[in-house]
Amino acid sequence: MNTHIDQAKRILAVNDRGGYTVPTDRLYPFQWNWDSAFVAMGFALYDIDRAYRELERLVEGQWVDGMIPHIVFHAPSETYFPGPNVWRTEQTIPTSGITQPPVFAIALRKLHEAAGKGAEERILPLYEAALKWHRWWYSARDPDGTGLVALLHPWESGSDNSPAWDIALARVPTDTDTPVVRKDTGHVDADMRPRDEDYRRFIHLVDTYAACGWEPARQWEKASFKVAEVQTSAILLKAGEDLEHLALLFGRTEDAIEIAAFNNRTRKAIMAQWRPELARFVSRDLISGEDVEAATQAGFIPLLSLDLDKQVADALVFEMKAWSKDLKVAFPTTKPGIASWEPKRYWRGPAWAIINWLLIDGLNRNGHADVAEELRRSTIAAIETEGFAEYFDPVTGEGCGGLGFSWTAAAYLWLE
Ligand code: 9WN
Repeated sequence: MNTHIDQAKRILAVNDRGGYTVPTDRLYPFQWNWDSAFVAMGFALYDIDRAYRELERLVEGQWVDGMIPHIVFHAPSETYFPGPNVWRTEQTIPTSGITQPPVFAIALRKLHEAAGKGAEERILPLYEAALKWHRWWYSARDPDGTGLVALLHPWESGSDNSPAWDIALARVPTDTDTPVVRKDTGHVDADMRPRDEDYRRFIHLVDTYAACGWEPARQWEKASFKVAEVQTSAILLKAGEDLEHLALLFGRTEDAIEIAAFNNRTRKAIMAQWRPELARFVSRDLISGEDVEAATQAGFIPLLSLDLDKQVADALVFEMKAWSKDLKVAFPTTKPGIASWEPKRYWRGPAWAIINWLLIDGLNRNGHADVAEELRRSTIAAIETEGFAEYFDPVTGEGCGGLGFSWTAAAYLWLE
């Protein structure tokens, strides 16, 4: 009997707030979008009903235009900033006004496979919600039809203070209409969190979009941060493949044709972001028109959704190995040793179990099962040694951030 499996399940039970799972107590007291998709996949291994419930509760927050927000504020809490009064989205169920990586449909396919035949009734409304969300991504976040979807806020990436945003975010003013009253640094060491200056810019963007009434076209016009992003686009493509698979399974031929067209466009667009000289894929800053060359994990995530030529996959893996050399826990979210590398500061270096999960799937897809297995073992070992921490210092292996963290528990269950 593996007691870590029991512990992982216990964490998911403790973080249950009534059919949805908070990422961790106090630090993140609401339902987060991509956290819930990972958590649902964890539940699918032993409690399919609860797995569906997780996604159903997330979809309660879906907007009429199709967006699934990054936070659904099901119940009030004073332990997090910014709360609903800062977002001012005026939704029936209070939500934030931005979104997060679309892992949802990846989870949906996994749930359907775990549920087996005859589960269509429950999955169909979730399938419809996913399709609406994918349409939203392409209309609201790729109005020019490039195939890459853009983020208007670093929080939408899920990698909030990644060095990938340093240049683009520096253009965002630090003044805010809303007072910035951080709560996170009361729960976790400030040295492990984004800086105050980052928060002022994050909130400046929230103020700007609230003033646009959260209307996508107006936001697109006013945005001082706009990045066509390769990690999100790669996740959207994998989710799109899974959605297309479900559409065909449910006899939704027209949907399948529509989704396949989205997928083809995105597949070509991501491939065009390959930079052999960097051995990575890059995002594009839509304000400057320049490549985002910062060395972060995002550049490897296309492994997840592309069937790459051997030469390209080998080059990516060679680079990944170089970054992981001498580390206790792979995979670092920033290239070790470069100026922006901070092994304990959130998305500026640490290893995250859910990023590893995506990379493991991508490595397996692209014929590197041995490297995938190494990463899987390293992730499991980190968790078994340090517990279900939010993330890990790749140099020392130390578990950092919030403890008893839901998606780390889900990743453990999935990868174990
Ligand atoms: C802002 C919940 C979320 C994750 C993100 C992670 C962090 C929030 C914050 O926590 O972001 O969305 O306040 O720091 O960066 O990936 O979904 O776990």
